[in-house]
Amino acid sequence: MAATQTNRDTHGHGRGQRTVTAAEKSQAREVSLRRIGRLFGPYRWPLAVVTAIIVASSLVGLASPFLLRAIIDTALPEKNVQLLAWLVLAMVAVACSKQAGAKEGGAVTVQEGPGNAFSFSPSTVTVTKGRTITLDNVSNVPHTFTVTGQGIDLETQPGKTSTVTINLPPGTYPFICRFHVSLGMKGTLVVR
Ligand SMILES: [Cu+2]
Repeated sequence: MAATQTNRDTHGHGRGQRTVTAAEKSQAREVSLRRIGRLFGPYRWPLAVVTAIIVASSLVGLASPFLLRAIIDTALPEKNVQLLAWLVLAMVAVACSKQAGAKEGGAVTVQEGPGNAFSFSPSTVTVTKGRTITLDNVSNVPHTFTVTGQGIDLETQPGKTSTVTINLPPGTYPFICRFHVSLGMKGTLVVR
């Protein structure tokens, strides 16, 4: 099946009876997508399966393991180099989009008690609404992350990280450590 397809392609190059229109020329310039599409023609079914896998796995955030399995189960036994390359590309794309998503999520980490000082670092924290702050208690004693009157009051333990999701309306809020506010352990939360 694969060999037949290869022969047909080889003969096709020798025919040379196609007239080249301006539209086709411009198409050729666009990385000749149609030719790439034709390459994948015989593999429509596996491609459809892979596409379905990509869509489904994107939804559950497990794209790379699924694609790996697709490579092992489908592409490798058929020695299908094009499909293999396609799958690898898809994995790279998934990895990139995941990274972009993480960046957009704006992972914000606030250290509590660096050098056993009674302070937050940074002391001014800016997040978009709905984002999560990671509190990293790097000191030897418990602290809190408290936005008084806003329902945010989290006790953190030495050497542990805790997370708090900020669902406050946009604005500027003072936050404190309840245990050490008298020692100046406080900061400012900006929600955008
Ligand atoms: Cu404290």
